[in-house]
Amino acid sequence: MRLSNILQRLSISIVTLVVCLPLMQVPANSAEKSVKDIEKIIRDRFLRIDTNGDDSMSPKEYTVYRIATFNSMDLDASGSLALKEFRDRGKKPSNRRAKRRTKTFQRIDKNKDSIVSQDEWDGYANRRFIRMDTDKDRKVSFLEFIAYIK
Ligand SMILES: [Ca+2]
Ligand SMILES: [Ca+2]
Ligand SMILES: [Ca+2]
Repeated sequence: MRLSNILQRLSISIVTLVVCLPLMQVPANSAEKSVKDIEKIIRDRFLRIDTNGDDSMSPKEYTVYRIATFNSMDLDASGSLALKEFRDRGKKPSNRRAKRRTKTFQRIDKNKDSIVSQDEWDGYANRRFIRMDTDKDRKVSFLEFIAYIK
């Protein structure tokens, strides 16, 4: 193809782009918007774990997150979590969320002493990591994360 042809084609696609851009900026309808919002929330959650931003959670990044999450819930720094600490996370949750968290707490509390120990928490978090890593490459990609959450 001659250079002039390429340039011509290029300018056509630029014109197309310029014409179409304002159309693309039309606000999405509310359903589309909420999907985008949800995706952003999931992306933000992912990026809190994927601290080097390489689009993948390494076991090391996940361990840092696992420990930080535990410590942020352990308000009295006792080294274990009471139901109230796990359920409320410093502020009163909605009834639905409180119920869900109570169920999760009971699932994590393997020995049923109404306390989530560091070991129980680590076991739960590590099982989650393994379940999220569907292609078993010992990393959790954003797609694996989104598929797990949805
Ligand atoms: Ca990473
Ligand atoms: Ca326990
Ligand atoms: Ca993976």
